[in-house]
Amino acid sequence: MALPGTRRRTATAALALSLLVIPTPAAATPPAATAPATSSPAPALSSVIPAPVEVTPDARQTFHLGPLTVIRTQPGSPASRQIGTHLAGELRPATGYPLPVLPIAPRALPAISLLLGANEARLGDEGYRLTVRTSGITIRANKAAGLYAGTRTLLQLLPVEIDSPTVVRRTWAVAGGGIVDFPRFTYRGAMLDEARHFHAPAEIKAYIDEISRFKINYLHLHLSDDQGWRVQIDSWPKLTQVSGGAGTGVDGVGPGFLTKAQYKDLISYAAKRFITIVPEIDMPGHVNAAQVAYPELTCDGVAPPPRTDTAVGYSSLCIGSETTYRFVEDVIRELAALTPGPYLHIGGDEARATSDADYLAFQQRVLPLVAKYGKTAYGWHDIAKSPAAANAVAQFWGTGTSEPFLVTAVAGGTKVIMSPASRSYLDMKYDPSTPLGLTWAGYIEVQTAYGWDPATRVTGIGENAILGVEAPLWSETLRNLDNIEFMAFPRLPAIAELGWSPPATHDWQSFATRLGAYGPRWTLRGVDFYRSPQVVWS
Ligand code: TNX
Repeated sequence: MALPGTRRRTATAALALSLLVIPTPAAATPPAATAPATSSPAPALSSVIPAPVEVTPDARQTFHLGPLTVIRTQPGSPASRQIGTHLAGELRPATGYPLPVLPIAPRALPAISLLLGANEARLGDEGYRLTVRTSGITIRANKAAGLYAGTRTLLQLLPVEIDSPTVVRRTWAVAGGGIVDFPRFTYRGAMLDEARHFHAPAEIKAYIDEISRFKINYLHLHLSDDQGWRVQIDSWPKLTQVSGGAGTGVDGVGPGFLTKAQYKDLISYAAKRFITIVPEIDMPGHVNAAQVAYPELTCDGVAPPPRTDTAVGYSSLCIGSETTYRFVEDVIRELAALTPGPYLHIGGDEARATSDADYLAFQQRVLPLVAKYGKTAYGWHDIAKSPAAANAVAQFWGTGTSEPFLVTAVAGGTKVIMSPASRSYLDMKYDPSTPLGLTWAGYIEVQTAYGWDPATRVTGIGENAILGVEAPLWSETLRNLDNIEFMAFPRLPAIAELGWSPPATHDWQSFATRLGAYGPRWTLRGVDFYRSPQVVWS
């Protein structure tokens, strides 16, 4: 698909950008406002993914987005203005309309209003109330994140051609009625593995754009593993000089790393889409790339050979060495300083080359280091074996439905993010014919990805212990953005719906129908999605 910034700006959109003044009816008619050539019905309010909490259609009302429509933002709110500007940028290419963004709505002009101060407790920080009348559309929220979520819904209420990169002449109807919506869980994540094959900033941004449409609010980046180290650390520069360079990654064809400037730019790009980035440095296992760069991180001081295969569980930091803790603290300190979000992920999975006693000794020292630098420790659920994980977040990645040590940790305060590998792992093949992906956790067709409940998946770990869900995408077999898109879509929206929508809305037939209608949007945006035979695609 097209990467952000590479999309050609149409002449009409350029004209629209130069028209950012209050238009008078005569002056505002842009070239695209000639007679519409098509007019298919507006999508139903109930077609949205993830399914909203309450939907109340009103057949007497229909809004038409037109050449005179303005986007009205909350006076005095830079956040509302930014969301309005973002929305206008998304609506201009297909409509060709100027869509000026203004803190007031000139009387008699139809408006999409983005207003704060909803004063509705149940909407929380991310909820919104969207009302569509013939006279205008209003999205109200308590916080900016809710306004943004409302705009994600609005995009899906416009006809699919709204995702065309060039002007489409048609009417832009939005079905009348109301939506009240807020998330079930506060954490709705996606994970991208930067280590096995590096994915460049433009690809990460393209993925952010797509996941944010489904109200995903965290992006976890797996930044180090046996095959590569992918983020600049000033105090240990060889990590990226040696293990981020040519020949690294699976089959030696996944080189690259994020400079701190690129990483900060990604953080702000994500923040404009209300996504928080969670950095992960995997340890004490999955550290071969670090040890190639710094042999003093092994117990015998001998550098291991670089690895470009996909084996797991063979490397370990030297648990008894003080150099290990100097390294770990430096990395945590530098990453914490870069990170505005609350979480720092310290891996902790598949430490098969670390003895149980060493694993506990390591976590006893490292978990408190994350807190020392002001962050909440987050790790694969193996970390919950440590008593020091009481204030940590554990990411369940098992394939089963029972994990007694995790239940014990939860009783002590540990919170859980659900990523059951046999349901939410986007790198598993859909079926035996899928050209990409792995199979160790089973085949995951769309219905399998959708068909579970985070609060009943693991015995003894219920709704109150769960912060949310995350869909990991490991990249052993994924080299480029098309590969990422093919594995993520349409399963990512399934996980997003499990994280956002109330259990009462959970219904496979409804979800499959909504996905089928969504397909043309991906096609228009150039997203290479998997046309699952379980779905009837429009
Ligand atoms: C297991 S799940 C891993 C990763 C692999 C992945 C491939 C987990 C915490 N670790 O090292 O990339 O399987 O699916």
